[in-house]
Amino acid sequence: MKLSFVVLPSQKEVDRGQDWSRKFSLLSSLGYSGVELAIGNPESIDIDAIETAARRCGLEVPAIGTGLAFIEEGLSLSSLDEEIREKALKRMVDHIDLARRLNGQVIIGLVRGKVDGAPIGSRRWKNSFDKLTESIDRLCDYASKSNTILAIEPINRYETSFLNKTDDVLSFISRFKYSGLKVLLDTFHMNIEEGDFSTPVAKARGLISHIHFADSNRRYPGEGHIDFKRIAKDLKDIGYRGYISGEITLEPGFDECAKEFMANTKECLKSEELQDSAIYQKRI
Ligand code: LER
Ligand code: MN
Repeated sequence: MKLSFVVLPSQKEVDRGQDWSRKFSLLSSLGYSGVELAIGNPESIDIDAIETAARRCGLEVPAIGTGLAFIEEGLSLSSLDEEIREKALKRMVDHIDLARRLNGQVIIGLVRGKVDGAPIGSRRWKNSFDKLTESIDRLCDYASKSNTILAIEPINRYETSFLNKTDDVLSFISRFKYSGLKVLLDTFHMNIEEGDFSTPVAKARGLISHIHFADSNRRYPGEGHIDFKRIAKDLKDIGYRGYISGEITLEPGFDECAKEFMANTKECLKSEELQDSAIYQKRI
């Protein structure tokens, strides 16, 4: 398992004095293998510069987060307003093109939208869910042309109206033919929605393309009450070989959080390896 950390490489960040290229160098020096990019609109950023900086730092780009398109612009794949939904689809097509270029996957998280004031199962909720299904169908069609992975993330009920649990996502993706439609598990959301961590990991075996690690309070592992050593063991048991990415609250700051995330996550993975070799020694 390799580690990555989320960076928002936007001009806004640079304007705020947050230089993303410096963050790339820092991640590399801390031992990260990848950088996960959170991007609202691929057209608003300098992709050449990002590609060059990532290559220079020896970082892969395992995944691209797309939630900013919903947070900042209200673009939603489940919108009943066709103009908004078409814009969201066009944006996701741009993200798929970007992911193909950077050899990463596209995350389908908050961009699936939220139905305010309509309870789950209500007519408006159902209509929106149908729109979401139609949107994913179209995106699968487009992504399959370049074999780009689309990773659907179960997100807790307070942030989105659809696909809150791992079971929801597994049954949803089983409705599509595209084998590149996968699952992204985020420990923060699992802590809210799941009865335990081991069962969803086991059920999603073979379908997990990416993982977000964040503690129960969305801080780096060790700051809350999630048992990451246990999760590391569960992931190892199912043969997960993808990335574990830090998507956490950046308090007190990016540098310290990236450092602590690396140290604490590595410790969880290491203790799992030690445990494993102890079992091995017992066997021989
Ligand atoms: C997106 O990956 C996510 O986990 C959401 O909670 C957005 O903050
Ligand atoms: Mn997440």
